[in-house]
Amino acid sequence: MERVEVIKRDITQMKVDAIVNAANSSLMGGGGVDGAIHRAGGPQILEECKKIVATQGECETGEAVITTAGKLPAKFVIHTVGPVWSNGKNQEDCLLADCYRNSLQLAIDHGCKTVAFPNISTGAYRFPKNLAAKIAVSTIKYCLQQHGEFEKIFFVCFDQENFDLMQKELIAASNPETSIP
Ligand code: AR6
Repeated sequence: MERVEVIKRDITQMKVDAIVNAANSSLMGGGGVDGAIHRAGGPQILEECKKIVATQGECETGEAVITTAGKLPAKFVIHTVGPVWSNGKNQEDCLLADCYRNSLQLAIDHGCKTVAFPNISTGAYRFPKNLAAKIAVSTIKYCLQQHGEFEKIFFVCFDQENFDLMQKELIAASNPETSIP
């Protein structure tokens, strides 16, 4: 897990190959990190999202699509749609893991070696932050074991609670004695 880092920052400032956006199925922008990315990146990102929707339809929960990053310092924006938390019995955990997996697959397909993730679904979509942190870290850990090409994966937290939870999970995942297999 030495290729993973948890930081507290605005993800729009990340100079990485790809930042991930916690979008909604319409890909037409919204609040939270989605709003911040479209505001900072300018209209080009929305134009590309519109073209994607016109050709392949809306983005399903757990899926991801990629655009360029407009005025952002990153090269690409990977838009993924996290699950809305209802009661935890609607495959929310699997769908959240799909977001991380499918985003990384798109990153690989586009030659990205550095990727920054926000805490998908933990804002407007109300996914419990501690469970989301466990899923994010375990999914990324598994993906990194499969893919040697990544140089660095950042978890970019906006709030202190997510930052603390992600740090805790990362430390646990890095320690073979406490790590969940
Ligand atoms: N940089 C990094 N993280 C951020 C930023 C930022 N600039 N701004 C917010 N966060 P949310 P969701 C964190 O609500 O729960 C949108 O309207 C935030 O603190 O952005 O997946 C979409 O259009 C939280 O921890 O995404 C969808 O409709 C995390 O990003 C819906 O919200 C995710 O919060 C998606 O909901």
